[in-house]
Amino acid sequence: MKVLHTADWHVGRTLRGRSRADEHRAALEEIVAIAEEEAVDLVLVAGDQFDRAVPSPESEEIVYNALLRLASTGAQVVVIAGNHDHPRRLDALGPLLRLANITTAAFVRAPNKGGVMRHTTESGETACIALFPFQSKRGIVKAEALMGSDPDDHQKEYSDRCRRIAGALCEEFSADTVNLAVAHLTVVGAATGGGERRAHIFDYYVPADIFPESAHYVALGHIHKPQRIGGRCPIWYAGSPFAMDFGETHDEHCVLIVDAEAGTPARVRRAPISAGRALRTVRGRAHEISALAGTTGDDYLRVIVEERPSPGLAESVREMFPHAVDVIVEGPASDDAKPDSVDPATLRGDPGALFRRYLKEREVEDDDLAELFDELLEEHYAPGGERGPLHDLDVPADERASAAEEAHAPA
Ligand SMILES: [Mn+2]
Repeated sequence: MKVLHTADWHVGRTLRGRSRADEHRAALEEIVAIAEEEAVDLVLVAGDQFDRAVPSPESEEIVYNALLRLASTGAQVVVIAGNHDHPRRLDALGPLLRLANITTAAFVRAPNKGGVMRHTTESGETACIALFPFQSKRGIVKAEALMGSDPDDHQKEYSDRCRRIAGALCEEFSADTVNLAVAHLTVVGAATGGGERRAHIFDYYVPADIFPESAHYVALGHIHKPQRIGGRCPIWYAGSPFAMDFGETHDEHCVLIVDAEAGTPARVRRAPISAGRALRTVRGRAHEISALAGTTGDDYLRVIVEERPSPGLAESVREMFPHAVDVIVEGPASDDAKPDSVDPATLRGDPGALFRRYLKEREVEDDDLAELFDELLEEHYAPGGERGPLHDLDVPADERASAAEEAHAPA
């Protein structure tokens, strides 16, 4: 039996407001082509199809079209909910999707209530598939327990409970079936590649040995870097189809093609995905960066400029690199001398003069910048402006400090 494993599509994900819908369409089309070419019997989609719980109609069109196209290759499609998907929404669509040979699992359920599915291929092989959609810690550890005890205990309770769930589901595995599990969670030992928010990486995890030796293959979602996890059976993350954010340092994106048969661990190979734009970080002095102009194709860039800030610097970088998503002016790499911390007692007098002193300390010579500061200050603090008259600032710093203390003193 041949299985295609994919995960973490995150359709609807944007990059600083830029739509990635076309990249998603292209990447998912590539996955459909791989499914077709490999003539897979089964497609496992291991969660986070959507980037958000309330997807846009465009995102829904992309995801459901991809699922239907995958099913139209003749494969049975299996989809579980990830932490980004709305489980009740997926559950509601379950009966409709089932009409198109797409099985959904939105909630962890008992083996005989939808927690385990069986699928028999044309050649007569039967897969037994344990379905383990995302379980939040909140769904497992009771609220009152969270209020009281030690976070380590919660982690243990989470992982113990996941072990019992995996155990109960995998109990259904038998000697003559191809035994598969699909899960959306963090397994200890996975290299994150920066894909998911840290809280989820470090707060919720299970040891790899919750999956028994009787499993021929475990298809995971949640971590965006494709990788095998050491365990009692082949356990893999498929990773995301293309880079979702700059935190993801790996540049390999793929789906996994799994050859599985009853009684033996599956063989796994990667089928690369080329669609989707790369996310690259470019760093250097202004002249080094400008030398790269025109060489970065359509990669999305994070440009870190190692120069002292000056007006128009970021804008000129953006002009040079139309695909620059972030421009960060960081100061010269050698400039590690930090200005001395300011003594609050000296913070009095004209803010314009203080700002000029600050510029001088930072060795920024720019009269336009100082004038811009004056204008903004005037706008902000003018009588009738947001903050009221400027003379409020003329109170000496020590008096202001004691006034603030009084204001915070207990009544
Ligand atoms: Mn996830």
